[in-house]
Amino acid sequence: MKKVYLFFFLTLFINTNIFSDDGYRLWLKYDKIKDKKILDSYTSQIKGWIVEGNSPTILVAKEELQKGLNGLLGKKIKELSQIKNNIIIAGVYSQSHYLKNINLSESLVEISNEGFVIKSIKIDSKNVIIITGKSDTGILYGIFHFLRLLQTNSNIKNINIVSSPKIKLRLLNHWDNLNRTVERGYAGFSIWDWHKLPDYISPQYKDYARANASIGINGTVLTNVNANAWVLTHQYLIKVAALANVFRPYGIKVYLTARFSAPIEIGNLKTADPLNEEVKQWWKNKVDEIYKLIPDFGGFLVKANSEGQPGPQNYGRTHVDGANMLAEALEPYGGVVMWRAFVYDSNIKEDRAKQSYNEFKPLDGKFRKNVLIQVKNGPIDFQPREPFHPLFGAMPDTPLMMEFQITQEYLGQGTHLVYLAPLFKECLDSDTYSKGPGSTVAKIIDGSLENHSISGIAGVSNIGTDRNWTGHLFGQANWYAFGRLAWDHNLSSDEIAEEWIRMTISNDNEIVSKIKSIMLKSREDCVNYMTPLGLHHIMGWNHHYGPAPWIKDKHRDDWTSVYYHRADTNGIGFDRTATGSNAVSQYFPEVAEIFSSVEKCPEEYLLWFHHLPWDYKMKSGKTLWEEICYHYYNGVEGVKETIKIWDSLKNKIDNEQYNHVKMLLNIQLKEAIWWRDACVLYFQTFSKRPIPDELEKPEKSLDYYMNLNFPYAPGI
Ligand code: GCV
Repeated sequence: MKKVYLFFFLTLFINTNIFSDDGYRLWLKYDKIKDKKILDSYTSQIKGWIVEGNSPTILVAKEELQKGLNGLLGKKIKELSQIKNNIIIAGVYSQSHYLKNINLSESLVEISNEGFVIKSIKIDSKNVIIITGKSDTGILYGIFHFLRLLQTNSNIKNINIVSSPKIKLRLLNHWDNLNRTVERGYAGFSIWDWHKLPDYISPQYKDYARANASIGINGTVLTNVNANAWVLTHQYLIKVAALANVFRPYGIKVYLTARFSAPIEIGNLKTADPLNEEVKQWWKNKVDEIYKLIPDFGGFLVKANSEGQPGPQNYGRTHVDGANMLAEALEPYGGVVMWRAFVYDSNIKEDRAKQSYNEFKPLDGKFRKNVLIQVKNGPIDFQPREPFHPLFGAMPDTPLMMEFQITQEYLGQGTHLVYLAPLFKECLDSDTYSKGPGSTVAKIIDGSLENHSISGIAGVSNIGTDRNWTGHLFGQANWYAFGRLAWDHNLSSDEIAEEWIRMTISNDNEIVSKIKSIMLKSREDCVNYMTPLGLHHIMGWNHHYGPAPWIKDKHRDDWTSVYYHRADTNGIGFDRTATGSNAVSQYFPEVAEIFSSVEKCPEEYLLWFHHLPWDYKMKSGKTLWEEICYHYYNGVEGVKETIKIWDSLKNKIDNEQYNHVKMLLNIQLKEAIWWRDACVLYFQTFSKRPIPDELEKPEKSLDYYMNLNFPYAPGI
């Protein structure tokens, strides 16, 4: 009988993947290295470790190193109390007992307070790898980087790495509400369990902090920019403080969104006028209260006078008045105000793409020193492709922060595999020409172009209560890529993808290159099946799910689709040249000249800037109508190709990861076809031209698509 049981369990063990990966461990899995040669080489170079210091940050760094080494090398790697051959020594240089006679001035001079140095050296004729820097957080970042090298099976012989973050504030923005819904969140509910805080500390908070610290994120805005004043009540601030306590050792500060009308809503004042003395005092008292509870509180993020949010303009005041009032209250504590430039008003009869620039450019240089203006990457709203926002370069006397969206509101939400690093890079690498060639967006936001002492970048989070944090496994890659680019915007999309795949899925070279090929083309596929050639904002009403280029006649023009694509029997596209809205004039002349010329404008932005006839001849020789069709069809073909590549990974990667992505890819394919057919059929009503013969014809009618309804689409 016993033998039968044994046989049964053995068969079960062999045939089922009992170690299936549910995604919770993200890229910090620390599973034993599979390649024997690499494992042996690491084991011979890492025979023990010393981490100097005992601050809370050093303690978590130590814990991470221990966990990482033991897991990756598959055995206990000992903590030592004296130097031996082939060990790791980590510690802050100025406080280190072991490094005091080692001259590192050349490397240390290069790094900032958060930077690190990882170097193979000899101490007392012993080979050691040192991980050092100027602060405890630098050591933590260095340890995470070292573990990343092991996780990606990199060579650590004669290692010499000197690294510092290029941008100072590297933040996630959670659009999380106090009732735990998440605006534009597609991975379940908010991970902040406000009701049980501060007494119940979910272990996930620590894992959240670890994950963020591992990619250098040093701040988190806990609440939605469509803000709720309640988070500023004492009752909630205690909860915020409890989260701050968990995050602090990981170098992460908490920030909150400040609802501009809070003095009225929770302070019983009659006004929130930023020039009113009582209002100013209310904010000062509130800030004092916050810092008593959270001494390292980061500051406020504010969405004001935008999409119905209250702001200084309700009182005839300006963004400067509003931001400076808050900044004055925060200044004694070193806190900052991140004031969003995402403003537009349907009552203003001006191209929405121009409004933010029009409102903010004149305010350049008028903000207090601790104010950053947070600008979305493009002038509309996180579309699959937008040209860079014209404010970049236009406000040299004000630190501008980047706001990217990691959550995929407009790029397939929770079900499409779209790797966003290429989108982020496209914007960061764009040349604004604000100070001549080479004035890239990246140099503006990292503060180097104008020598600003503060700089920042924010990513709207895609994290929720789903077991794998981000709903889609590849959503993790976007969180990861955001952090890595925030640290170093010179990294390539390719390098970042490779790191993530190796840590999350497999170190097998063939598998890595297949998955990388999928990731690197995924954003372009998505642009093709959703909004090719510069089309934008043609998605479903309100929930933004699926295609709906037919949206018109709503209470706000600038929330319809027809406002943006302007298709008619003559042609399609938004004329933003001098004959149209002249949005091109907001760019520096070198850029404006390119965008406004129909010949020079890159085709990927063509219909963003130009209204062109259906028979307009494209570079390919096809007509514009044909080109639109081919782009939509190519997008779908791209997803089919992705599925083929993914299928070839069956039984080569973890089963649960494989199946999870496989099912989602099937949804993506269905939805890509839906986008293609709905858009092509709709635009055909204007072009009145046939879909090219060689392309398969849509199965369903336009009416069918126009009558689809999704009252419970997620993320609203
Ligand atoms: C938080 C878009 C989104 C809104 C979001 C807004 C913003 O309009 O659809 O959900 O609100 O941007 O960034 O403030």
